[in-house]
Amino acid sequence: MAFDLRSKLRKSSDALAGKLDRLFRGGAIDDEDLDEIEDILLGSDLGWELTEKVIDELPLRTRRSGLSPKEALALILIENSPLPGLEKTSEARPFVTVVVGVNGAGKTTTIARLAARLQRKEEKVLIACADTFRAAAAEQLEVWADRLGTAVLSQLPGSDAGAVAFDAVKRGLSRDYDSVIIDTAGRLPNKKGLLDELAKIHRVCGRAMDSAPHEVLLVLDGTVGQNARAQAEQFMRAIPVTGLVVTKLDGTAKGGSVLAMASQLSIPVKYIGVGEGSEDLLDFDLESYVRALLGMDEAGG
Ligand SMILES: Nc1nc2c(ncn2[C@@H]2O[C@H](COP(=O)(O)OP(=O)(O)OP(=O)(O)O)[C@@H](O)[C@H]2O)c(=O)[nH]1
Ligand SMILES: [Mg+2]
Repeated sequence: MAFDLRSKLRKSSDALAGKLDRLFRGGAIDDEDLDEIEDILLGSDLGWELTEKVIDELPLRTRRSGLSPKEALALILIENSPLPGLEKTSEARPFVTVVVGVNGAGKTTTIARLAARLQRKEEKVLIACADTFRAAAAEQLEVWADRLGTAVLSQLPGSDAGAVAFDAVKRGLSRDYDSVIIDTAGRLPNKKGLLDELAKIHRVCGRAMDSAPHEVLLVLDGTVGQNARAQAEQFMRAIPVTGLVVTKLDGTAKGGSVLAMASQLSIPVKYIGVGEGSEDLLDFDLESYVRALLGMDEAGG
């Protein structure tokens, strides 16, 4: 992961590491410390389950292993998070990705950055705008695509989102694209009609190409933290989500929520957004993330 991850996550790291360092300086961990650790971890939005694991295991771990409390804490967090596999789940060509999430979560920005990365790997990328509610959505994608030199497919507002997805996958097949990325309209998952539309987009991708889509990314706004859990679960009932993207982690002290969400939803985090720049979408690496969050160096520390 990028060398400056710690500085990108400064808000979370300051809140978490700063307080823990002060506490751990005292040496052995007593019950009072554990109460405080609990507050600190919950404050970082790490969630009850992971926090309880830490509180249960930390004293014994540090006593038995001779690890520093922070090293032991890092290990517990890493061991209790689902393994984040970045490997492509399929060698299919085109590799079809559908990107979903609530309004403003960062879907379009994420897609632009993903497309840029794929292009750097010499992939031929088609971006499709299945946000057929807003005229501005297609324009926003077109601006990005223009800048990147990527192909983009969109329809007039009011047309059928499923039809756009179908056309995109078909075009991906017939024109030999490596990747097709489908942007969808932001939606609150309490609107059944809108969730049905996602299920339909998923279905028509499969009709256009047997194995598609190969990836469904759910984009979550990191500043919302764990409160997004219920929303995420609603999305997951409508469409089989295969990976999480957590954005805006530069703007929040709730960085712990990334770990909480991944373990509660049992879905790996694939990418994180740590800024508005084109380089600020990172592959998620669990160990680097935990270490950055705790203000530790990459190796040891
Ligand atoms: N600071 C910061 N801002 C981000 C990040 N990712 C996205 N944003 C900003 O969030 C805002 C919304 O991003 P979009 O990509 O348009 O969100 P969207 O999910 O496509 O929104 P809708 O299509 O309206 O549902 C933009 O101003 C982005 O620049 C991030 O990692 N960090
Ligand atoms: Mg968008």
